[in-house]
Amino acid sequence: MNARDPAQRRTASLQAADAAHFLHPFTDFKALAQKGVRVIERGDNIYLWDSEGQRLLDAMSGLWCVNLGYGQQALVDAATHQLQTLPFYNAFFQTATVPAIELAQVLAQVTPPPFQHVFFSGSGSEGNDTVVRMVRRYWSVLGQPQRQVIIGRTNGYHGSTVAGASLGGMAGMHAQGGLPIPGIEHIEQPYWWLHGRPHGLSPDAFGLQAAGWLEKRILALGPENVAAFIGEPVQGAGGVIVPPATYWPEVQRICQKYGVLLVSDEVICGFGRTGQWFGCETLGYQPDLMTFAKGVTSGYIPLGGVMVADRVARVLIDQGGEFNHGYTYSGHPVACAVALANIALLQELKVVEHVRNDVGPYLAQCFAALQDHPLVGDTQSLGLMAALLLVKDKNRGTPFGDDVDIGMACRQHCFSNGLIMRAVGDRMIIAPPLVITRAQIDEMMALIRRCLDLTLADAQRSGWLN
Ligand code: PXG
Repeated sequence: MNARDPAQRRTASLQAADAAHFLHPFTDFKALAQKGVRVIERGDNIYLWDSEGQRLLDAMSGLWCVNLGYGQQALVDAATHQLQTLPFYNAFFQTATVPAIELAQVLAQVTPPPFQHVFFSGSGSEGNDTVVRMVRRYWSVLGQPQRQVIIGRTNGYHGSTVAGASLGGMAGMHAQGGLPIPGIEHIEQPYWWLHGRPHGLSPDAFGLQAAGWLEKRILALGPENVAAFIGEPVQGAGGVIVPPATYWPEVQRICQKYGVLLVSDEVICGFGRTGQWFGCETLGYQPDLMTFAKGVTSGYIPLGGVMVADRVARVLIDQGGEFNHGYTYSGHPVACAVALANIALLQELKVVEHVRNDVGPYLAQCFAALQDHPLVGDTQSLGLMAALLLVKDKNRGTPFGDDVDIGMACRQHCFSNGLIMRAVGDRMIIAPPLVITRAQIDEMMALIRRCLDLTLADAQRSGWLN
């Protein structure tokens, strides 16, 4: 550190305070305290600036959420106006606020037709807690209280609360705290490169096989015991795993055959990420419940919830009596006001169409072109989410061993070169703001190529390719 540089002095003092007091999510506390946190200070459009003035191209939209990019004044104005008018009132005691009612109505319009009702939460994790409570309640109202089991997937992510982490299939999370809770089962993920390609299956054949694992599990458990299946349209935190086209329609067929509810976790895919308003529309299935969060407010303020299709809502409304569940911030008026402004802007700027017809196909083309790089074994993209797989030998498809953290090496170069890209194991992933332009995609791709070259140089120098 240069003690005479005020920006560096300030950063050092923020880092010291952070190390002394702040326990960060999904972080090795001690390692971060030793290294010093990076302080992000300001954002505009798809760019961030840290406390030392370095500009970063945010190819992760904050954390898959800042879909409209930073600095949208309409969202700031909506929050300010609502804070001045009524900063909070609850929705518990036969009351509601104007923005919450209006947002419920607008959500019914932008979601597929069966969705006419919403239950609000404060986050995606809480939304999935609501899913667990709601599907179990649904079946008990229908006189089938034994239908308790919810099936999720290995390497799925549904949040970090006890229920969310249980529904998800992250081994590292299950290992801490005795998860999953009873009544949650997992089947293998539809990851063709890992589970289909080595067996010589085409992606389409593998998609059917992977959906078939659901049917096998339902039969093993007894269909009369299975309440629901939950999945992300495209696994996000798991590494942007785009399932084969055959997968979701077959999952839907199986759920219908056994009367199992289908839950689409749209926390990442919702609000335009895949080029339709919701991921299930892009991937061709009609769920009974949809969890949402993140992009509903472009991350400007926390909000989540569950959309409930008529077939479920009617049972809960007409026969359910009181549902003993809710959060203080269910339908928070400021969050709902921001969501209304966010959705209005998505519509006005035709952002979903921009993803579907323009930048989504362009990103797909750019990512496919990365396959010529010596480190890139595979690429996948859908709408504005994409992944590349770093491999040791691309001709044989040999992965790097456990002793080499190639993703972390690449991520380090990204940060140093002004690009925020995430590493999930050996998969490097992006999900940039939906307002990104073609010229900005070119800028991002040039940075990605530079970082891949630097990572390749590391690998050659360190003998990781031998
Ligand atoms: N469902 C999905 C599909 C998610 O991606 C959640 C639920 C939970 O939402 P909340 O708002 O409770 O965090 C998420 C969150 C990562 C990463 O490492 C992804 C998420 C959160 C934190 C990190 O990619 N997704």
